[in-house]
Amino acid sequence: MTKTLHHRACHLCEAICGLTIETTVENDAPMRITSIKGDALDTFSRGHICPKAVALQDIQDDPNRLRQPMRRVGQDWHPIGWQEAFDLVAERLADIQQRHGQNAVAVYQGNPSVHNYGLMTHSNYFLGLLKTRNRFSATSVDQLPHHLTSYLMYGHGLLLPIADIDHTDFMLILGGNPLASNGSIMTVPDVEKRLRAIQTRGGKVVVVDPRRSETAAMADQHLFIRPGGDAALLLGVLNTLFVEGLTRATHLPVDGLEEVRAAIASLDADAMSVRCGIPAEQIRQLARDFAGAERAVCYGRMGISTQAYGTLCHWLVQLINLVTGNLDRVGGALCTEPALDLVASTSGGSFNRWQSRVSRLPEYGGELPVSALAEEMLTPGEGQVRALVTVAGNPVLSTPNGRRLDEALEGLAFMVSVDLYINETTRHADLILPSTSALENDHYDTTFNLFAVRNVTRFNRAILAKPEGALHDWEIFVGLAKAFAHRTGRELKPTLPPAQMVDRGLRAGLYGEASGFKLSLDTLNDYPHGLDLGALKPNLAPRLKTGNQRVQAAPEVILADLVRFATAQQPPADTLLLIGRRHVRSNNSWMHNYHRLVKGKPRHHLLMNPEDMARHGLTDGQRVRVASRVGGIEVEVMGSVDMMRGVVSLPHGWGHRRPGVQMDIAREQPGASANDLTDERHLDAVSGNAALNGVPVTVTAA
Ligand SMILES: Nc1nc2c(c(=O)[nH]1)N[C@H]1C(S)=C(S)[C@@H](COP(=O)(O)OP(=O)(O)OC[C@H]3O[C@@H](n4cnc5c(=O)[nH]c(N)nc54)[C@H](O)[C@@H]3O)O[C@H]1N2
Ligand SMILES: Nc1nc2c(c(=O)[nH]1)N[C@H]1C(S)=C(S)[C@@H](COP(=O)(O)OP(=O)(O)OC[C@H]3O[C@@H](n4cnc5c(=O)[nH]c(N)nc54)[C@H](O)[C@@H]3O)O[C@H]1N2
Ligand code: SF4
Ligand SMILES: [Mo]
Repeated sequence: MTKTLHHRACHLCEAICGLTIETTVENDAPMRITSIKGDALDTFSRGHICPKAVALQDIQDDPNRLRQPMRRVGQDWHPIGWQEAFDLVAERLADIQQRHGQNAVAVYQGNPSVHNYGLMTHSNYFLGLLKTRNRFSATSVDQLPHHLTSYLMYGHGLLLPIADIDHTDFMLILGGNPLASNGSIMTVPDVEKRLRAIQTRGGKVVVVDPRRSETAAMADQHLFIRPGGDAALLLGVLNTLFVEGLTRATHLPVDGLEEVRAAIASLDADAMSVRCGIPAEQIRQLARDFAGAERAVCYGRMGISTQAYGTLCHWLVQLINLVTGNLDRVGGALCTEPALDLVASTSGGSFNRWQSRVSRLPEYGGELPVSALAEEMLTPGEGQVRALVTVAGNPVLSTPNGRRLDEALEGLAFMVSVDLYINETTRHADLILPSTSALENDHYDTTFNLFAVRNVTRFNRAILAKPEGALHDWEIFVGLAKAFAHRTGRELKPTLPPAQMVDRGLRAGLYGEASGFKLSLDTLNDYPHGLDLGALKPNLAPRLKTGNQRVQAAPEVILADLVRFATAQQPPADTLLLIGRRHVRSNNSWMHNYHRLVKGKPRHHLLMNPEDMARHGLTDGQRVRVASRVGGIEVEVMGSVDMMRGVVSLPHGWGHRRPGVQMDIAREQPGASANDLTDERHLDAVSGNAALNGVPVTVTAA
């Protein structure tokens, strides 16, 4: 029996924790994983791990995980060869595009697309050939306002200032729950320890959330806020900073600050208090505390992105950091300098070059908001979507009004999914093309090193051999590209395997051949526990990509949204508003098929304040019907004093009991899909991002 220890990062979520994985080989049996632990020697994660990491083994061994291409005939699935599959995709998509135009084929790319390096490097090798304007992704049910704000203010959608959590004295968190999510657009393994360190050095953590979340519970101060009220709170804070002279000079070149000051002059703490339910004096005090801290940072995430004023919120977050002198400052918000820098190697972004056909939602970065996907399929006329390619995504469970999309997929002429499972979405596909699993793959994180709270880098070799006949994600896209180019007579530029691309990028990058580090793939092999390239430091001024290399504080489209904000009709005060929540044992929709993660206390309940429950005559554990404009679900309700009155919370990604889903453990789980309630018309009007939070609902006994 031979035991071997391997070191690699987990890339299931954004925290990229270092793991130590033990494998065992016995006699002639194939190599097995015998333990997965946190790697104490990892320079970044320092031994941190969460329960999902051990599921890497469960994913590996899951009998439901597909291991060869599958073709659906009626309700039955049959294995099919790779080349036959590629040719079939090429033939069907080429035919549909020839008859109905290029936009008749839509694309949806899900969350693992940015967690898996082969998808990062190669999905566009094929998808780009389709030349369709109907491209969608999980970005527009997630962080789109972050990108749009950075694009408009700093000239590049990926120039995202990261909270310098390790050096700040005051961290204001709105709509993020890093203790459950492990951090987001802030790659921060071991976030709890880092937050506690702020408190130990005499600093403060303040959380704004309609639920007393795990993070709120450990904070020095928690402010309950009515869902969607954050723009009001942030406006009240910014106004106070101006009015009370609490601003501090910045070294950054800035245009438009006077315009901002004028535009928000009437939006003072008193006026804003009415909109967010937080007393005016508390809003003012928050501004004073923030400005009074030597080093402070305002950080906002999902709860303020996926709501009706997502872009306004993220713009205000930037401005609060800027006018208090905390943007591009140690202990404030800083941009990373990664070894492979997507800011340097990609164009800054694009906005509103075209609009969706039916609802005229704006393009960003070549994509349209996914809230428009179903209507583009269901609305007849020129340009109607008739075929779909999904990549590592489950939009039936993850996008607003998922039921409508579920139905729309039934009507497609052709659908192909690059995915590991037959799930709620891929059950509609004609073909599923499954890739190797995470541990059979090399990995270099091009995405999350960009958002990390330190400059870090590492390269992970695959731990398990690639099974015979299996293909990596990137190889699937090369196969599809070749078949499609052949079919359509298009020219295809040669490509390199991802590892070689990464090697080239590293050599040419900031720490490459021209630097003292001389990074390449080879040198990274010497750092199995990762390589720390230093703390974040001020660098924004020379990296600005705006036309005049100055920060644009007052983008026109955002200022215009202030008018929508000021004149918006509020739902009546007694309306129940739905928000989401995450749990550390879950990951969006796809990790419910592993016994170790779903066992124990159920986590799919609707949470409701006990006073609201009493008012509605409901008791703990009772089945209730939750309904919104678009639909209804049944689920159990639980009382929780952590919920703000008038707000109910339901995690997304559940509701697996649907015909044809082949995930045996997930199917046994109770629970319903939160996105059968969320509304495809409820949007952040500037970006078109879905407003998944703050959805008006009714709750009645089932
Ligand atoms: N109501 C509500 N809705 C939400 C959210 C919310 O907070 N509330 N959150 C939103 C957010 S932030 C996100 S990111 C989205 C996520 O939305 P999606 O990306 O659409 O959904 P996931 O559940 O992440 O699905 C991932 C899919 O990728 C497959 N997969 C996993 N690994 C691989 C791989 O290596 N290769 C391939 N080819 N496939 C793989 C899985 O089988 C699964 O089908 O959901 C959004 N939806
Ligand atoms: N365990 C686990 N980890 C994950 C994921 C997962 O599904 N499970 N998903 C990963 C993904 S794809 C992402 S994008 C990240 C997300 O990372 P986070 O943004 O940290 O995740 P959430 O837990 O959704 O936190 C959102 C918080 O916003 C609050 N909220 C809702 N509406 C409002 C509002 O109107 N205003 C304010 N101020 N707060 C509001 C919610 O109560 C919740 O506490 O997590 C990632 N990590
Ligand atoms: S927090 Fe958990 S899921 Fe995320 S990278 Fe670390 S071990 Fe993996
Ligand atoms: Mo996400």
